[in-house]
Amino acid sequence: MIYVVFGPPGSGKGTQAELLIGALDVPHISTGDLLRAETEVGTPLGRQVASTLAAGELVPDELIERVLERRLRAPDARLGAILDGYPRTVPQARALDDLLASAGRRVDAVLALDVDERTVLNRLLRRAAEQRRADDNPTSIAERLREYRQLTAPVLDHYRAPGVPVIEVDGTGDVETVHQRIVTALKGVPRSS
Ligand code: B4P
Repeated sequence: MIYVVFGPPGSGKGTQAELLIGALDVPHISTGDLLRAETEVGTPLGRQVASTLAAGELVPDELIERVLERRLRAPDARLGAILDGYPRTVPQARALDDLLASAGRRVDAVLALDVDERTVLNRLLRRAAEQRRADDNPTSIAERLREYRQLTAPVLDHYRAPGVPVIEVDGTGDVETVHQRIVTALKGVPRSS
């Protein structure tokens, strides 16, 4: 099963995807984490994307598509994955469809976390105070929200149109409350394998 966890920055995608590993028994693949790992190690790719990440901009589609493809081909993703932060544009969604179709697979469900902008802003500013992520500052957060509205939100219609289940879950409230809402909502999703 391929699940996409979808939502604006700070909506809890990474937080909830991590909690779902046990329930769904497939790995959590976060493109943000993959990119940050490259920058921390200082690989050529990491050096190439460091300033883009810090500015809160999206890295180029072709580049992230290669990163995702390599990760999805790893043995632990053979039975599926929880994708977090990918796809973030309609071209990325098309590339994912093609990649999965070449292996007889598809996106089985999209889990869309619904959180208002004031709440995500507060969460990201709180994280900025606790951790030191280069993109958790007011300027980069504003850019991430702008890109979400303009480039990422249309991805939901890309999936709704052909009938992929898009499950909208209220992402406000504490982490465990949101997790329980998701677990309940996923019970209605047919399993393909
Ligand atoms: P991501 O790593 O995906 O960053 P994010 O959108 O902020 O989400 P994240 O998963 O970290 O945070 P979460 O909402 O769980 O992307 C970072 C950057 O990488 C992008 O800006 C872009 O540059 C690049 N990138 C990644 N994928 C890309 C792609 N496909 N194409 C192009 N570029 C790409 O949590 C946020 C905070 O809220 C945390 O502190 C958490 O503890 C807290 N929180 C979560 N749930 C909560 C709750 N219920 N209550 C209170 N706090 C909560």
